[in-house]
Amino acid sequence: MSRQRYSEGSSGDAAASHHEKPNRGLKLTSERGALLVLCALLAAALIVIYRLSEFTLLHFSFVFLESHQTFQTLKEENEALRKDLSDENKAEALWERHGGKYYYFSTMKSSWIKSRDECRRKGGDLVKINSREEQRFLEIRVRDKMEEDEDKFWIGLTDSEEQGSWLWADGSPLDTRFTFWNGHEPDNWREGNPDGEDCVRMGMRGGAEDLKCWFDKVCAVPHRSICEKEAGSDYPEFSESLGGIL
Ligand SMILES: [Ca+2]
Ligand SMILES: [Ca+2]
Repeated sequence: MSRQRYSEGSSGDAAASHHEKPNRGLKLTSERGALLVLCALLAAALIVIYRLSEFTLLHFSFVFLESHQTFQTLKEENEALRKDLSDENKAEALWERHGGKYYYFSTMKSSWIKSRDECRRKGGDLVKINSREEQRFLEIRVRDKMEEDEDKFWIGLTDSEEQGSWLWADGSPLDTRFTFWNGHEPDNWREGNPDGEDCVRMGMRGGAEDLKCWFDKVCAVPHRSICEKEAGSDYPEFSESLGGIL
């Protein structure tokens, strides 16, 4: 009985063993398959992560470059602005304030009309003298700056439109209460120039008696000049009445 059972048991185990072999092979194949799928998924994940990191790196590179360029642009704009302000301050520092006006005494010499153009380019015009006090201030300043007798300064007075009819650069007539002609001036001296003298220069190196230091002179002669502008007004309106005459 027991032998039979043993025999049955043995034959049963054999049968089980016989059936297990293909199952194990199948199991191994499934595991390998799963492993391959896992590896493939892992590889795909790694590729995705790599691409994402590549994209992120590229994106940040662009952002960095863009930020850097913006910073550089702002830096350059800031430097240009600082330079403009610095140049403006330097130019403003050359103007002398007196009695609510600014005055600029040029160092370069040029004709009356070119001197006027330069004054207008600076936001003013050749000086208009309309008080004794203003003449006194200018006479002293010019005297200090003169190194030679002929080292005089153009002012904004001319009779180029009509001989003997003296007008300021803004078109207003000369107020006879405030004239400071020297000696026999204006004499419209024609020697060497048949057109006479139509522009006015001022200054006497040793100082002028009773402030009288105005001289009419040929407009083309190069001289230094005095520009004037309103304090606080960089771009005053100017008269076109004398434009293109000289
Ligand atoms: Ca004249
Ligand atoms: Ca003269």
